[in-house]
Amino acid sequence: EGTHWSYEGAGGPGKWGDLDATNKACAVGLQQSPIDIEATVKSQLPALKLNWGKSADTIVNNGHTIQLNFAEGSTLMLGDVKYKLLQVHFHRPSEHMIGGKNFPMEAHFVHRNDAGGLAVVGVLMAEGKPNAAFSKIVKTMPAAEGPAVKADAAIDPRAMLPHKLSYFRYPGSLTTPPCSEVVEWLLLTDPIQVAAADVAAFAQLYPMNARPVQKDNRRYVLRSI
Ligand code: SG4
Ligand code: ZN
Repeated sequence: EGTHWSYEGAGGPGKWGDLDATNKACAVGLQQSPIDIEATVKSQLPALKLNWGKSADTIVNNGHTIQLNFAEGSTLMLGDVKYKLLQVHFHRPSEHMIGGKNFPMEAHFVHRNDAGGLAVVGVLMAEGKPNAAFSKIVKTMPAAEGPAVKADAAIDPRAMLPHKLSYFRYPGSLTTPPCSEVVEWLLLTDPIQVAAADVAAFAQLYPMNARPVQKDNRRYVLRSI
């Protein structure tokens, strides 16, 4: 390994599969993420039961994004499978597309079950009214890559959810190396609104940290009724 992965240039998405032997899925995987969501199949999916606590533990600029880590205790029940909320991080622009269209940003709430499977709740972010939690994140995010620091206790992750928890579901991967195909993607159909100024502030640090959309390879995208 010489070159580290990035979103542009020599370590960019087209090269991820060659940068390290553990990254093969990035190049040859058939269930990669993100995707452009076009045709969907309306299905009786379980309701998303998000039992999140009201604050994050730490905040970090990890060189690829801004991420908030959570302490034990926040969970997602997907049917009868229990997942723990680990962290939320952000992409600009959105990684998923809806009918060929990007959103200004996308938040990923990463959850893991006891078997090591991941469920990522994706929230599309449109520009509009300010979101108090996201504004706090932008005000307190470390400008340079570095260690995690204590997060502002007023950052409530629940405030970054739309009212309606309808969602798209499809089997996919991590959107960064090693692109492991272990993710149940749960992309909420309704975006949240955030201030354009907050998107612009995030863009000062990360102007572009979205992987391009991948082939769906005939995967079905289910849409909750
Ligand atoms: C971001 O780079 C996160 O900071 C990573 O989290 C995350 O990797 C990666 O995105 C991929 O996650 O929801 N976009 S994604 O598919 O969660 C993992 C850490 O590096 C393994 C902890
Ligand atoms: Zn992500």
